[in-house]
Amino acid sequence: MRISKAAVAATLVLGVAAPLGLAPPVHAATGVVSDPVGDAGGPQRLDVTRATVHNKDRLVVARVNLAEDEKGDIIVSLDPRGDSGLRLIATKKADGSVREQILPGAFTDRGDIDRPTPCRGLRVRWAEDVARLAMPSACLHDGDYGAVRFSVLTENGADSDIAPDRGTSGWIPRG
Ligand SMILES: [Ca+2]
Repeated sequence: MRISKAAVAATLVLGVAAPLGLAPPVHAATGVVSDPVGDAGGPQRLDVTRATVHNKDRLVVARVNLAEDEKGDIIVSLDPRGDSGLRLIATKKADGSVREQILPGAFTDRGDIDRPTPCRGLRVRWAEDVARLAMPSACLHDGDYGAVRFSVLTENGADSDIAPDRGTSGWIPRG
């Protein structure tokens, strides 16, 4: 089923605004960070406008909205409460192809995290100005975690944009 961006936005608004009991709490475990347009250090930079993370039971899904589609890296740093995290990376090459990678250690972890690359289960879809990164929960401490928080960094040429500008999102409960 195709769902338009407008429909998704309307659903999100409805999910927040609907009175208790009328809408299922499907968006309860969601964190959203909005970021200004034009703060990525110049044209042709990957300019994040909004990032959303759904901390679902079996998947963590990050959605990153960009001001414009450009090549480069989107790095979503994922920090579970009380434990080390991961970086989920989507890379768009000059030919338009997209690669994915998971690295141990969130931005909030101190020092190097000496762990092997956790898993190969990350799926990335990067269509125009929206990138979606979906990670099986088993990739993070075998699924044994609760709330997560996140931040997003883009790189093309150099660090381009970071969202939020300081710190991380709030804690997003699992559910
Ligand atoms: Ca931005």
